[in-house]
Amino acid sequence: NLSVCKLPTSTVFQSNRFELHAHLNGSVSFSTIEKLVARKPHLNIEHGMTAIRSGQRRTLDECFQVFKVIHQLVDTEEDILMVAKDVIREFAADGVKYLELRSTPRKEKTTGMTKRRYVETVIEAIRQCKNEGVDIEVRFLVAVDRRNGAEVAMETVKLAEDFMLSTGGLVVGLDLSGDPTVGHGRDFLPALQKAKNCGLKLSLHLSEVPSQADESELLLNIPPDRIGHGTFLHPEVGGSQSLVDKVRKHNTPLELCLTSNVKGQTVSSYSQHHFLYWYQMGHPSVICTDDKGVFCTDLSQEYQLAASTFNLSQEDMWTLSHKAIDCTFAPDLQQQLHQKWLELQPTLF
Ligand code: 6MZ
Repeated sequence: NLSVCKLPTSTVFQSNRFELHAHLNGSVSFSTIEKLVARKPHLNIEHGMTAIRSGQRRTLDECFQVFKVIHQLVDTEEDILMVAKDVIREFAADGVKYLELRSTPRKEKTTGMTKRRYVETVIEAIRQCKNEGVDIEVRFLVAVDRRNGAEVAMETVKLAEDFMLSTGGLVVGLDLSGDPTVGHGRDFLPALQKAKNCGLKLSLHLSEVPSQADESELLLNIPPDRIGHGTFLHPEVGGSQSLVDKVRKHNTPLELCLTSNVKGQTVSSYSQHHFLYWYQMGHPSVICTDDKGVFCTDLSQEYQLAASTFNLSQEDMWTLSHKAIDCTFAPDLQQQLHQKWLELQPTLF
């Protein structure tokens, strides 16, 4: 029963070509959840526990409980392979030509899955999709979950570095994510600095909740290569001009996820979304899904929402998606992506 999720009905805004902020286990679709549930009936998990439907809201804390449920369902190499391949195919079916997936390597004692095998399996999924001719380029960011502390963060950076060197550039960066109310960014500075020094690109979740101004001041000094959310950076929502100035100084792109922020209640309504603040300033801002499975969305829908909420024309949408290319972490692909964008762009304007 697909009606539990609002799926896109329009193909008007097919400018959705580049997805830069997608957490693997948050992107698991309803049909994949059904396959996982069939593999593990003893867990008694229903779809209502793994997704936030249209019109529903949750606190951010409740969203993090949802990820825990999904993690119970995805705990073997076989699961990871299926989930990653399904997610890649679904983004491709939505018209996405370049996808940066991110995921937190997990060790599962009960199934024998190791963090190294976890990453290898995601890489295997990317390679299999490529060999099967799925029309999408995929790159991977290894994620640090802030809940796991500084030591694990440092181990994760080492793992990411190994894979960056051994996969011929499929692993391109490091993400800092997880419950923003847990821990402090200062604890992760050494790991993030090490990642940057070894050539990994950094995408950091910053100011996702209001209390993070101090942390953002600190982490923006690194500086990161992209910012996830940045919901409370600007002065109108309790951030500060100094934070905005830092972001502007380095021209650091923002990854903006409208449905995620509204359903997770960090933004009160679509029209209040900080997209407008940064967009009006001409600052690089990329529309992304965050967790398309959990928030029941996809990239077309996110572009469509931005267009209808902020009164953007089709041409504005294409320009917005075009600018995303320069924000990707795969400079080797940028020329090819520009070419693809030119071929796909309608000649309506
Ligand atoms: C912060 C988030 C997130 O890594 O198991 N994650 N972190 N803010 C968000 N906004 C809603 N959405 C997802 O995917 C799930 C993990 O991604 C992070 C959390 O650490 C979550 O456990 P993976 O593939």
